Amino acid sequence: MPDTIVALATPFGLSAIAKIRVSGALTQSLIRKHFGKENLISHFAFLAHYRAISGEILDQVIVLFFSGERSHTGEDSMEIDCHGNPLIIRLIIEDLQLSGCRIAEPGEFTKRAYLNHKIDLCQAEAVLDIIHATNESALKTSQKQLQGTLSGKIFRLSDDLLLLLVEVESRIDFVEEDLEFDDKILNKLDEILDEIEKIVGSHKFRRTLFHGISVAIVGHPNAGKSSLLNALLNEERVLVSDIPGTTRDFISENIAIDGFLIKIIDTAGLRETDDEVEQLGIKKTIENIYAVDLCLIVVDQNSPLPLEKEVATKLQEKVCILVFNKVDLEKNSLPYFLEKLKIFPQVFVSAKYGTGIDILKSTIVDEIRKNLLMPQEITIAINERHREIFQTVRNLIVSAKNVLENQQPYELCASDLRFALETLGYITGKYNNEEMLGKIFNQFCIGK
Ligand SMILES: Nc1nc2c(ncn2[C@@H]2O[C@H](COP(=O)(O)OP(=O)(O)OP(=O)(O)O)[C@@H](O)[C@H]2O)c(=O)[nH]1
Ligand SMILES: [Mg+2]
Repeated sequence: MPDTIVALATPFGLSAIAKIRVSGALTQSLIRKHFGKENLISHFAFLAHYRAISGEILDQVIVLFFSGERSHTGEDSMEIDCHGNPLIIRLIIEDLQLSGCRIAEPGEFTKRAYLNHKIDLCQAEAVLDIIHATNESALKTSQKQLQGTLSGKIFRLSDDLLLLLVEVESRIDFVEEDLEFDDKILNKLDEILDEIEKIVGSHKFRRTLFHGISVAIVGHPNAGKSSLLNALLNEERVLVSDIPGTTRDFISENIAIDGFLIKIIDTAGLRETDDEVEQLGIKKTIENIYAVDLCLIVVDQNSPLPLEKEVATKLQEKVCILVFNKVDLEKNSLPYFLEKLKIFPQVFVSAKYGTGIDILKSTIVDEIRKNLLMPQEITIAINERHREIFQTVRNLIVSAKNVLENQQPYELCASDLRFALETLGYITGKYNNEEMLGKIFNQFCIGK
């Protein structure tokens, strides 16, 4: 029997009420000992005095008891609502420790719910997402995951894989090839691969869903990137000068455009330079290009310069808007590498005089709606752990297909399918290992 754990479930500090959670085998005896209460009914609250081991009354509290069969953790547990005074909280928790409880580790209540089969692992992760969701869409998606949307998909995929495995295994002892049979299996494997692609594709929406949208302003020194940030913010937030290489460290600010909270990052201008500090800034700029959701590529249309090939190629893979700045000045022709970026929407502005900024804002919103928002029909947004596991499963299925296509022994195909099935089980936590559980539950707070 695991030991009985205790933790404060509400933030520590002055508050109207604080909730202390207890879970484990000692729960009922603790209730008898500290509240003098017998005949407990699950899910019913009672008013009581907390009597410490010393006999002293520490507080008047409300106690809610949950019996193991119907509790969140799958063990007898209780919640003690005391007055929200840190001193009272500390005295009660210390007293419960003297009575045999141990302070819970982060996420230990949820971990016990998982270990006692009350929820699976992706539902436990959904609990974490619910706590961290900062917008309604993120909250809804996490709630659906807690209700089992992702688990359901995995159960269906596992069932399909198991059926295929049984069929393939039944062919192992046949000496002759059966091409019709192979085709049937290959078709089903393709269907499974399609479904996995769809699920893996949902990962790209996760970042914007949970962390909001980030936009980097990139381009050559003096193109007017900092001026553009100021124009978007409508304030003189960053230094602007005609000396190339003015911005060295990246500067970020949040702005709301059309209800979207967007983090805008001004970066150091991209060019060859011997200046070490500027080089560091440029390295950061390139990292930012990788990390953000959308790039505004600023080009001084009066003196357009080519971007380095590597950067231009990287940008071509992203969602970008080409911003031609300094429309108040004369226009000159674009160098070759910038021509290639003309696949992106183009906006003409004068950052200095504020011309075209509204059009730029609406283009930003259009691109967000088109490329970055989760479509309605997608109801999941898998996390990095799920994505890695799905990718392994996908590789195993591709390998199983290759075996059939090259008419290699059915044993090899069966072995890939068996491994794929087992690997899927790591998502729901049918299979687990301590390292994986540690990584997941350590992200929780104590008391959850
Ligand atoms: N005429 C004109 N000048 C502009 C415009 N936008 C920026 N400038 C000028 O261009 C120069 C460079 O502007 P910055 O905003 O500092 O350029 P930057 O891209 O941030 O430059 P670095 O930080 O050095 O990479 C300044 O002298 C600005 O006043 C514009 O729309 N029209
Ligand atoms: Mg600048």
